[in-house]
Amino acid sequence: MNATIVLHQWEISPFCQKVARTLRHKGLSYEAVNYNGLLGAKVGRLSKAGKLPVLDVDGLRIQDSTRIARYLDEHYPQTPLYPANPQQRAMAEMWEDWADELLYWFEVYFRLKDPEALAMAVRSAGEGRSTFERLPVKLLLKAGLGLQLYSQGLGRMQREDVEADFRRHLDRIETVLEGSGWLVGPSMTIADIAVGSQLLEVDRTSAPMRPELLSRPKLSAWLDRVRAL
Ligand SMILES: N[C@@H](CCC(=O)N[C@@H](CS)C(=O)NCC(=O)O)C(=O)O
Repeated sequence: MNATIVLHQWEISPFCQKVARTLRHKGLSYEAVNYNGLLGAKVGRLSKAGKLPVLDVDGLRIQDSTRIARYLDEHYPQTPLYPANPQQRAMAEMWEDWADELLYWFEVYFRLKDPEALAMAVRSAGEGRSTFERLPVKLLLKAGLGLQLYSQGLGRMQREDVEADFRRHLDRIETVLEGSGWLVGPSMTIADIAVGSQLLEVDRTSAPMRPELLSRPKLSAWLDRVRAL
């Protein structure tokens, strides 16, 4: 019998998209529950961390996209996302952590500092909810993410320096993709899904940074393949 899988998510969260892509890559059907608008207040009841994604698999609750992806790969080994080769696996896991722990902050920076990107995030995070909830959502997003970004450090950097660092990261990705067209080994791994999910959110919401992604041919073609998932 198929497992009952529920993904607790925000659609604009690159971590939730990482999990959704992992599920789709494995051909697993799932129900998505959104925490838009003031429903966000309920996220704290799902796990101690108070973050999304959270995945329920037949009543087992797992928090954190990396733990979820590993669990899914172990229990649903079809179309594996963590390579069997130990060196490749180590590389894929390093890319995954790099995307989650570093690249994410660039995505947050561009979302928060571009008024249009912020407006889009507020609209998306309030979808399906009353328009009265937009203002508190906007304030929460601005204050919550702003504080996190400031504490992380990127929030205190000049825009031109952040953009230059971002371009350097993209150049490195472009160079790696000149190999097989994937970040690690000959096919899609968790590295592509984790890094791609962060960059696809930048592409979707941050108009000023989109040309940077499109102008790198390998990266742009690879992003299309991750997007198709
Ligand atoms: N390491 C976590 C990060 C998840 C995360 O930071 N999610 C954000 C949404 S993009 C969140 O829930 N933020 C709410 C908060 O930090 O209070 C993962 O990989 O799942």
